[in-house]
Amino acid sequence: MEFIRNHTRKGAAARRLASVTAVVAAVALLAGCASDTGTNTGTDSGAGGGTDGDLSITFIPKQLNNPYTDVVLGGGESGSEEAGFAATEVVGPLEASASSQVSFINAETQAGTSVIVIAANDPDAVGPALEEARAGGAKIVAFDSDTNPKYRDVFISQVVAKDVALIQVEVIAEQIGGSGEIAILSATANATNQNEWIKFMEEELASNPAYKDITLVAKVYGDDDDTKSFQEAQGLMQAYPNLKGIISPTTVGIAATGRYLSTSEYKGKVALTGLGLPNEMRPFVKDGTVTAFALWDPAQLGYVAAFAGKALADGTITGAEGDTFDAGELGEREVGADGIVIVGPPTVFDAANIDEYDF
Ligand code: RAM
Repeated sequence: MEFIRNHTRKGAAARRLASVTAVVAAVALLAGCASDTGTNTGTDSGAGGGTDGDLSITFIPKQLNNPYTDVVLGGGESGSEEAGFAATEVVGPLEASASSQVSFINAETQAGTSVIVIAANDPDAVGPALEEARAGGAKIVAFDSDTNPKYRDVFISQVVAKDVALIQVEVIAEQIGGSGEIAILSATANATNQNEWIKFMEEELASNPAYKDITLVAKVYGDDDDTKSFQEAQGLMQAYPNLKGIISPTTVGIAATGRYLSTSEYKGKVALTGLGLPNEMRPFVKDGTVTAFALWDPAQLGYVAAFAGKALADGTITGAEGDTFDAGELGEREVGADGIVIVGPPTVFDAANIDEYDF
């Protein structure tokens, strides 16, 4: 499956390199952060040249201590510079609970930030705070995990939600030979993105005759916390001795589950797929714990979100269906139905291609 269209392949490679640098920077910043409730990694990104007046952009990811977030933000910071924002900040909680982002949004409203880019931990808990931010003139770009659509101007979605859900079902079905018990180990119970994917997975399992012999026996939540995810994986194996496969549609969950399985008696016997970062999953693919998993290029998500924020702040788009905006080296992007911008198709990683990716 082709992930990056040919004409953007060179740019995507550059993004990946930028991502790695950003991960290192973000980890260094986190290491120096004493707070257990959140942090602020403000930077002045004016160095890219061509800055535009005093436009500012702040990214509020689901949580900061998540390697996936670091890659997304690497792309976001490159995009902000290239789009011409005078200042870029990253603020956010260290855990992905429903209301953990509210105080950060309020602080941005107070500061008069031009564009808030948010991956919502809960579609509604952030609503009133975002409404206030908008009343103060801010444009709201949701990315990765949507808010209730009424609280944002656009949603930058990494992929078509249904496509990424179906890929994971296809992969697990193939790996368990089309029959048996499976479980889902998700992120938080409120996560808009995971819940949408899970809904499509359940519909597909229930309606596609190819999956009639597969039974989804459990859905558990690791809260995008490594330790909790590891324990949930362990708990699944104890509670369901006949389990044949686990789908974990979260980079934190799949890595923790891979780590658990890799040293357990279930390695190579219980299949694991879902959404993972190639750099985190590589050891589990190489040691035979995991055969295949999926994801997109997370840096592109942040990159496109920054350009969408710029177009909204400039007033060149409103987030209406059919609006188009320039997304730098990723070319022109179009706003689709419900204010959703799709970044690109997912790819499946396995032993044959995983070494081609560095994020
Ligand atoms: C985790 C987060 C994120 C999701 C990825 C796949 O890092 O839950 O929101 O998009 O996994």
